[in-house]
This record gives sequence, structure tokens and C-alpha cells, in this order.
Amino acid sequence: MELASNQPVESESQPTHTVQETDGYGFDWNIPLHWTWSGLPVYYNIDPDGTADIGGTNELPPVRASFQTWEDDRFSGIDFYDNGTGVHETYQSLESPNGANVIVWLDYGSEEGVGFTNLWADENFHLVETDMVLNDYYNWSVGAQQWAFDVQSVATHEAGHWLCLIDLYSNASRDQGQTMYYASGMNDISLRSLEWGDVNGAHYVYPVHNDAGSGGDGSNNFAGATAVAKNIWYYARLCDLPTPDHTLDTQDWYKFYAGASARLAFTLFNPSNADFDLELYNPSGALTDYSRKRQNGGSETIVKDPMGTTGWWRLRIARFSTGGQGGNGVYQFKYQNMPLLAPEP
Ligand SMILES: [Ca+2]
Ligand SMILES: [Ca+2]
Ligand SMILES: [Ca+2]
Ligand SMILES: [Ca+2]
Ligand SMILES: [Zn+2]
Repeated sequence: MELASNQPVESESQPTHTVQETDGYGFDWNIPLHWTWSGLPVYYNIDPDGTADIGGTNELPPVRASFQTWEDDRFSGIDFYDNGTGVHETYQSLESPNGANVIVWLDYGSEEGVGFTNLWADENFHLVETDMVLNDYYNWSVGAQQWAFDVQSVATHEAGHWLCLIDLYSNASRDQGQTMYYASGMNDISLRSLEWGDVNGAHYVYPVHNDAGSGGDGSNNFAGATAVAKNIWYYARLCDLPTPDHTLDTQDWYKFYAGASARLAFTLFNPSNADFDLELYNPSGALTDYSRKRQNGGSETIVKDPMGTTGWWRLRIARFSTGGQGGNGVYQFKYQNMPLLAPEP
């Protein structure tokens, strides 16, 4: 069996519909502001002055890491390019576009936040430039340190604004550690990692399809199922974000060949905020087994011992939705030979 090794495909149009924090998808994007696909990658420049709080150039790697965190997401096509440290910004130059997207430390006093981001767009709401200011009024550190802000944490939040995601304000967003929550503390590195809402936002504005490495969406029907192989963890996505121009994707079908005597186990891991289910169909198309726990997150498992029929079986991974949210996110699945139990003594 040949496995697809295609590149991710930017196959969904970018959205034009507001999503607010109160919609429950864990992110906020309330004007049609975004980079176009052709505007990527976004070149960024780090002002060479950095901050005096951190020795040498040790503040540069955490800034780069903050952009990389957003790039690393498998189902977002956002793309940044490190264009070096050749551009200075000043208080004055930051007031208008100067052709360079810069990360700069400047002292804006206590009236401004720890960090802020300026965005400039054309008349079509396509971004043309963005600058990130890290307020040098505050103390900065690499890593968690008392009385200082961790560069990577704050920069990861600000880089989310470069994607045009907007601050979150609810206690739920705070408690879930969402990176786009509007406030952060000193001595805290928790914003370095993206949470479910942050990645939902990145998927929403810069969506790509690459289910199970196929370069596309997992088929929505039995016949078109994507072939998968044993013992590999696959990543894929279902999407029910609420806009007419965004592909609604509620099921993915995969196929694998198995002999009648095979003894197989199937595992699905849900994203933390979604309830997906796992179903097994025999080569004739009949549902034979399923695991449909009613819960967000966690796992679903099926054991089939033996398979009983030789041929191309199907796995169906589908969203469970009662009309509310919770049908959106990246899942992980695998099938393997039944784990062997320890032999009897
Ligand atoms: Ca600039
Ligand atoms: Ca899919
Ligand atoms: Ca699908
Ligand atoms: Ca479930
Ligand atoms: Zn913010």
C-alpha cells in the first residue's frame, strides 16, 4: 500500500464571518482582516537592539520560537520567515508603515500593556504590515523568573495578533490557559503553548486540509475513503466552524485491508473540546462495531477479534453534535494488531 505524502493544501477559502469569543470556539476574529495566501510567508525582522534586560542576543531565539509555535500547527497554513535583525524601529517609525514587520523593545511606560501589535491593512482588509512592541518599561526574561515577563510567552500571544486573532476576556479562556487571553503574569511561561481555541483560530483564518497526511480532507463517504496503514499515528481534522463559506466537515472515512483472521485494535484520541466517535464498517459497507462515548476529549477504542471478513474495511470518524459547539479540532488515530497479553505462568 502506498501512503500519500502530499503537502498540505490550502483548499478552503479564508473566512469573512465574525467569530466571537461568546460563540464558544475559543477564539475571537471579528473583522475580515487577514493575510492573503499570496501574502505568505510573513517576513519578520527583530530589532537588533533587543532588550537590555537579557544578555547578549538571548532574547532573539524565544521570539523566533513564538512564531514557530503558530507555524508548527499542522492544519494552519500561516507561514513566517525570519528576515534577520537588520531593521530598526523607533517610536516615530512605528506610527506608520515602513515596509518592514518588526519586533522591537521600546519603553512605553505603564500606560501601555506588556506587549502590543499594530496592524495595517489595505482597503480589502488584507494585511500589509504588522509590528510588535514589547514594552521595555517592564522587565523581561528567558524562562519563568520573578518580576519579569517571559519573552516567548508574551511574543506568542502577540504573534497571535499577527494572525489577526483578537484578545479573549472570559474567565473560561483564562482558566483554560488560552494564549490569546488578554492578560498574562510575570514568572509565567504558560502562554508559550497554544490551547484548543488558539489553534481553532489559526485553522479558521488560515485553513489547510491534510488529513492523515493525504494532502486533502478525509473522504466524506465509504467509497472515497483514504487508505491508511497499521501502526502509524495519523492526524486529521473535523471542522464545524459556523460560516457558510468555510467547509463544514463532519466525517472522515479511512480504509485498510485486513484478513479474516486478523485481530485488530483501533484507537481515536479526541481534541480536548470536541466529541468525535469511532465506527468500523465491513467491506460490504455495514456498520459492525463502534465506540461513541458522550464526552469531550478522551479516547474511543474498538477491538475486533477476529475481523471475520477479508477485504477493505473502513473506519469512520465523525463529529457528535447536539447543535452546540464541540465538533471542531484535530484528532489522532491508529490501528494495530491487538496488544498481546502477558503469557500465563
Ligand atoms: Ca514596521
Ligand atoms: Ca477532515
Ligand atoms: Ca471529511
Ligand atoms: Ca465520543
Ligand atoms: Zn493581546
